[in-house]
Amino acid sequence: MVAAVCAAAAASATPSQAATRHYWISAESTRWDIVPNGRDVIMGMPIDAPERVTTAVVYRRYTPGWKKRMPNTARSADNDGIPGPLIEARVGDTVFVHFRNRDQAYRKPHSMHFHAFTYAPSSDGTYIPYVSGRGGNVPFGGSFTYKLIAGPQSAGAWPYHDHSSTMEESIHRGLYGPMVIMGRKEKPPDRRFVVVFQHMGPYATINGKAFLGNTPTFHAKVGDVVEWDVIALGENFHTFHVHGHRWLNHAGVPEDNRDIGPGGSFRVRWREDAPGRWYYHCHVESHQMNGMIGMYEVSR
Ligand SMILES: [Cu+2]
Repeated sequence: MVAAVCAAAAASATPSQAATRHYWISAESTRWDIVPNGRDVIMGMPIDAPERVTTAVVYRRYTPGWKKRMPNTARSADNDGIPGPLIEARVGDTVFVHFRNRDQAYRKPHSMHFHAFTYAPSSDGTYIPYVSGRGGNVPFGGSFTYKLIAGPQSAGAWPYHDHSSTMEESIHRGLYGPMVIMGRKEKPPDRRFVVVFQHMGPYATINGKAFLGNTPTFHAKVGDVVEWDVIALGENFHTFHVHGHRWLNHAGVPEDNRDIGPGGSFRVRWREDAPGRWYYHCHVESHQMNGMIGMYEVSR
């Protein structure tokens, strides 16, 4: 089965261009402050409830062979925890994700399940009782390597997440991350912004943070091609709204607000032409007022 999948991918890709990529990603527990500045600046209210700080379980990227944790910089694709590190590939690539479970706090099983890639059932990362094998439910202290193929239908922005027996509680605690798969010859954007909608405790979060100044502030310049990679997980439907901008929907009609549900993802691009300081947010108003809002700053 694995061999057949590989042969199909090889046939559709010129060997000189297809790459093999390795990621080393650990599930680990960490203290996580959802509202580090302690404020809802829109309402002028302090946010000091004890639920503000929680013990999260997050994905973090390491250098090959687990030598050391990669730094938390834009270059290393944001390794602070929520969402997990960006996994990047191009159509035709083979990606190996070396996973280990170091969830010291809860010591529960975890896994990695990847949307959009093609893979053998053993790399599905999903717990199916009596069927799924080791990769579906990796115990605390254990490890597993997933083998993924980026096929012709894999291009786009997608989530990965825990799909073990602890999936629901683990996703709530932060065990999810983004993937970007580009076409074989696709040009990357000048700016890439990852937005993950999810709830954490009583808060509506973007990338695990709530309220302005905690959620990401994204920056671009007029003339930049900007790409927004939007993902939703959890129990709720959301809408992605950006002030001062529009993009074309699948029918070619302009829109500035798009629905997204749990497990959903999409990407939109535009060439930036609107300098200013803008909101982006979920337009479910209770979510917005509960923290699901951020700033987008465009300079000339
Ligand atoms: Cu929402």
